[in-house]
Order: sequence, then structure tokens, then C-alpha cells
Amino acid sequence: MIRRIDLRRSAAGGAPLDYRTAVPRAEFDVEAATHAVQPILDAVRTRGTDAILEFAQKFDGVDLTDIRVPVAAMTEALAALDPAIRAGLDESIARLRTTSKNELEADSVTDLGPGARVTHRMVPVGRVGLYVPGGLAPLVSSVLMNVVPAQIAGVKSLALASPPQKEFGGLPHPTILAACALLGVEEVYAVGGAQAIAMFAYGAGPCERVNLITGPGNIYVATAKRLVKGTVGIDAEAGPTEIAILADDTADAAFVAADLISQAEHDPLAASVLVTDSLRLADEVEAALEPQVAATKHVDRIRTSLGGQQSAIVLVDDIEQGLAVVDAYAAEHLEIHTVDAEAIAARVNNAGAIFVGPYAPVSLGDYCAGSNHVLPTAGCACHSSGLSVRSFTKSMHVISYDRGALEAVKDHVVTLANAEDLPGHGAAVSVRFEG
Ligand code: HSO
Ligand code: ZN
Repeated sequence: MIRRIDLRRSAAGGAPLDYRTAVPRAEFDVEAATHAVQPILDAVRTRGTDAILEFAQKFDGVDLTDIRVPVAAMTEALAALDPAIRAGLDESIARLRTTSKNELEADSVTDLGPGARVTHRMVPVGRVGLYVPGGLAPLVSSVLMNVVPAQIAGVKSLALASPPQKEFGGLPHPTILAACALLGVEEVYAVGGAQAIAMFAYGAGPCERVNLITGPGNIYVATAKRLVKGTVGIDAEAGPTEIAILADDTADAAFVAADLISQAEHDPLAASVLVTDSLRLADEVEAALEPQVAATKHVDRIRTSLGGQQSAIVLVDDIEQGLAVVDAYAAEHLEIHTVDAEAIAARVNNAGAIFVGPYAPVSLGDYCAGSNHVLPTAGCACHSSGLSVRSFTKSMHVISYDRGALEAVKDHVVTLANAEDLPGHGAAVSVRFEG
């Protein structure tokens, strides 16, 4: 069901290996959807709500007269929510709030001499648009992962869009609406796909344009976000989800197999990668996968994902080599199941999030760890971070110099300005000290 990639020295014949390409990723060509997405963006930009309502009919099969979801629909959805789901959402929100508050960055003030001060001032993004996919599996947890850090960062204006669902009378999924009510999000639109991204980027009808768009989505949503980037800010482009597990002979094969399956469940293109120096574990995990997959619900999707080129059991000589492999792969999620897992985790530079030891599975982080599950995929963890309060915050330098402080540095400014052949820059300083 899952292939093996042997990176052990004996298999490589001593040849140096490029670990960045050792484990290939699934084909996920965001640009390929451009020809389908650009006309949707243009239609919403030029014709606003009319175009959105037409797309709702065409893509979602619903006849809407209004894209704004009434607040009463959110309140009713919350009242009808299964109490156990509500308890889970409450716990998840509480943990995310605690983490987010603790991660808020304070302003920093640097005094560079008498009367010379530079302040690094943190300010929240003004208005954020959050997209939440609909469909068969409404990712209500993604609502929390986006909304909570935005609110804690101090974002004043937050709008949410999710596709209208035929079976729910043209409203977004009720669990998503209930989560909005729990979080106090009142500006909600029944708009899906690329048209939602266009609505956020350009504004349409009652929805004013936003400064930043975040949230997951399919390839059309990812393409739309790429195309509007610049007009607005976007979070990282999310590709198919990934789990890499670095494990030694002490790992529990049943745990490892279950965790590989858990992320394969998302998508036929999802990647599940085990990197191990233990042949015993490799064999046991492979043996454990079969019955575990057979016993789960989304068997076909999981089989496709585990059988794809992007999933593998990778054999290495030792955990040192394994560390190099997972660091080069830069997985969205990395689990460490080794002796001294904490110390190994401390040496990883590239991963969206690291899950340490046998009792911190990715599923915990997906719902209830207090960490964020919106993470960089496709190797982007080598330059990008997951969502946090920082994603909804920007900073400004505030420069305060008095006369004496400027005088102390004025000759350097004039010299450097002349060196760049920009004497007007120097003059703007000198003029203050003439006469
Ligand atoms: N593992 C996904 C997030 C998710 N899982 C939502 C379940 N629901 C990407 O990090
Ligand atoms: Zn997940």
C-alpha cells in the first residue's frame, strides 16, 4: 500500500543525496486553474453581487437573493448545536485564546542616544476576510484557527465567507454558522470559491474590500488568492496536507500507522511519510496500515493517498540522517517518535509544526492543542510560518529624534547621501542647522 525509499548508505552506493528531492510531492499546479479563475475574478470585480449570485446558481445550485447571512441564522445554528460539539469548540477556543494572548508581541523601544529613539510599534491589520470551504467535511476547526488569533491580535473588522449549501437552504453549513455565533463573528457571507476571494479583494455589494485574506480552500481558491495577491495580502497558499514522522525502534507501530492514516484522510493528494532507521518499525507499520485502513471510513481516499508517489516509508541509517531528511523535506506536520524526542525536535529548523513524543499526534493539533493548524505546505516551512497572532499584526518603526540627536548624526547622513548622488537628501538635514 505504501512504497519504500531506501536512503541508507548501502543502497545509495555512497553517492551524495539531495534530500530536498528524495521524497517527491504530489502534482498540485496552482497556475493550471488560472484560465478558469481569472474570468470569475473579473466578473465579480466589474459586476459585484449580480455576478456572485449567478455563480451561486451555477456552481452551488442555489438561487439566492442576498449573499449576507442574517445574524439570526447564526444564533439559531448555535442553539441547535450538539452540546458535545459545543463543548469541544469551547475547549479549543479557550486553548487557542490562551496561546494567542501569550504570543502577542509587545512594542519595543530602542534608545540610540540622548533624544534619539526608535519604537517598533505593533498594530493589527484593519480588516480581514476569512474563507472557509464547505462541501462534505465542513472544517469548523479552521474557523477557530483563523478567527481566534485575528481577534486576539486586535483585528477590528472580520468577515467570513463559506459556500451556500443547497441542503441548508442556501446558507453555509450550520456548524460553521454556530462557530461564528460562538466567536462573535457577525459579518458572514454565503459565497464560495474564487468568487468569495474576489469579493474580499475588490469588495462587492455589502462586503467592503479587506486588507488580508486567510483560510484554506481548493485549487480554485488557492489560484484566486495568488491572482489577487498584491491588491490584498494573503496567508500562505495551502497545498495538500502532509505528515512526516521521524521514528526510531522505540516507536509504537500502531500509533505511527494511525497518524499516517489521519492526514491521508484529508485528500487523495495528501502525503504521509515515515522516516525511520528501524526495519522492524517499517515492517510493523506497513503491516498495521492494512487493517487500520480497512476499518476506517474514507478507505478509497486514504488508499490513494498512501499509495501515491508523495507517500513513503523512508529508510535511513540513523536518526542523524533522518533529521537531515525531514529538515530538507520541511513537512507541514512533523512528529518525532524517538528516544529523547524533545532534544531531537530542538534540532529541527524546517517544519510547519513539530509534535513531540507518542502523545502529541497531529490530530491533537488539528483540534485542541492550543496550537494553530494552518501551516505551510509543499516545503514552504523553510521560509514561512503557520498562522498566529503575528499573521494578523504588522509593525511600524516610529522615529523620534530631537535637534541634538539629529545634529549628532547629520554629517553621516550628508556623506552617505552624496555617496549615492542624492544631495537633496543631505540638504534636508543641513537646512535645519544653517544660519
Ligand atoms: N490537518 C489539517 C487541518 C484539519 N484537520 C482540519 C482536521 N480538520 C491541515 O493542517
Ligand atoms: Zn487534519
